[in-house]
Amino acid sequence: MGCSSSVPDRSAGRIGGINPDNGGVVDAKNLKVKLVLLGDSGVGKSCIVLRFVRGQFDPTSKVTVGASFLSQTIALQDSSTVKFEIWDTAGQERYAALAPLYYRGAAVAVVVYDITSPESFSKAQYWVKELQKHGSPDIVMALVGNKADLHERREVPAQDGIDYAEKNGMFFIETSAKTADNINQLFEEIAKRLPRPSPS
Ligand SMILES: Nc1nc2c(ncn2[C@@H]2O[C@H](COP(=O)(O)OP(=O)(O)OP(=O)(O)O)[C@@H](O)[C@H]2O)c(=O)[nH]1
Ligand SMILES: [Mg+2]
Repeated sequence: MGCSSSVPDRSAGRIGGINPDNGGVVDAKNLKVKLVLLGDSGVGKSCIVLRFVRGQFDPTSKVTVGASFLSQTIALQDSSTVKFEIWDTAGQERYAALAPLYYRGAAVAVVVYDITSPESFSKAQYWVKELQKHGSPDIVMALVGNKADLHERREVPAQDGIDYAEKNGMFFIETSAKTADNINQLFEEIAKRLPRPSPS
């Protein structure tokens, strides 16, 4: 299981060499932002990143160990660009203590659950509370119900995600890394919600 370990990418790597505290503004039209993905193991965080960055889905690779890093730049309709520097964290419990390393200073947090797993929805709520306590005060947060293709096995109603996101000032979307449904939209919506520097 997992999607990150099979990515042969120049910009991919593990901790070391890349500073998880970096990120910020390049200029008024071109933003560089640090984005962290959090959520239970197996919800599809690495697959979402792989789909967004490489347009691929790999059902056979391994769980994330520690964290992995990838980057991707998107162009918006007004010709501005956003470079996402993406920290894909490991959801296994043994790595939970590392998470602050990655969400500290992040401009964006994407909290993922699996629509077939109520446990993963509870875990997502744990991460939202953690970010509210210890994340940047102006962090943009997205709540993502992944594996939307498995609608016959759905156990978390979309309305629960919508309600929770609304109460917590988050953007909500359901995605499928497998079919690519709503993956680009997720990142485009985040880009639109980023605070823009005023032109000097
Ligand atoms: N059906 C379906 N399966 C998915 C989807 N996204 C991921 N998966 C599968 O779910 C499993 C876990 O995916 P990962 O991306 O490794 O999960 P993760 O959240 O990165 O897990 P950790 O690295 O342990 O935190 C893999 O077998 C994927 O193939 C999806 O949208 N639909
Ligand atoms: Mg992973």
